[in-house]
Amino acid sequence: MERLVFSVALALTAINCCSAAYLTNFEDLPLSTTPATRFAPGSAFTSSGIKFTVVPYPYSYSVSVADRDYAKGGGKELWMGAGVGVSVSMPPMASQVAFKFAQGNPWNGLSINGQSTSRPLTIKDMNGISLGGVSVAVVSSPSVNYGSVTLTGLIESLTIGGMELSVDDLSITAPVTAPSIADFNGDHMVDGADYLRWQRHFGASNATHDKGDADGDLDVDRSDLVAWRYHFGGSAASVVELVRPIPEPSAAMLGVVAIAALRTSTLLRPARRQRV
Ligand SMILES: [Ca+2]
Ligand SMILES: [Ca+2]
Ligand SMILES: [Ca+2]
Ligand SMILES: [Ca+2]
Repeated sequence: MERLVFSVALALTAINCCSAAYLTNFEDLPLSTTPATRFAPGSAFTSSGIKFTVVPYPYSYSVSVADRDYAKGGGKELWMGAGVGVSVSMPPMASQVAFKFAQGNPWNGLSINGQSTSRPLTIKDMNGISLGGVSVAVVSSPSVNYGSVTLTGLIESLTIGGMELSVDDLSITAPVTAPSIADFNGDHMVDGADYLRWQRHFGASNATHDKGDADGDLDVDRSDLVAWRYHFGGSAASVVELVRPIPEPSAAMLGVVAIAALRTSTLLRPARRQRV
């Protein structure tokens, strides 16, 4: 019992401690000077602690790091030239995402929490819409195609896709959380056993941390799974998560977890993400 109380207290302390902005200006990435130095579809890369995975939008071209400054963030920026997207691995309980953009083509889209824009749009046309329960605000010049996007709400998954689309200065506002929020059985590891606890109690109300309530809101739902994923494997499942709604518990997922748990060192990892 003492261990349980300690575990819950640790989780709540981690959640309430402080919030932070995860920020990247992409200056830490190498310039894509040749086709081989672009990020190929399906590959992942990390910039200032934020992980991106290249996904089709709708085509499977590569993502480049360009030094054009179209988005006016300064220096390097991401360049999605010919119809491609990036999914952004979200930390738990993220409440806001902002980024600068420039667009040379009206073929852009967002997917938030599994809901996508219904057709390709200009970024400016997304101003005022709601996607996946998240509001989209766009500030841009009426005469030029660049500006900034702010997404406000609980953001559990995000894909940004486009054609001739530049992105720079991407920030995520989220509380600092310790891996312990996803250690539901209190054994100081975040692994498949914790996933099983979440699965067993999925849908529960009046739930405690040991039942799978990572975020302390007394239920066991998809938000708690986001926390487990983030602390389990550096959001390794982000591609699936961001192009489709977060899957319900399933035998297939269980198999993935079991295999990953066997192959992966599951010691608690300290957060390595840059905070400003
Ligand atoms: Ca930059
Ligand atoms: Ca555990
Ligand atoms: Ca919860
Ligand atoms: Ca909840």
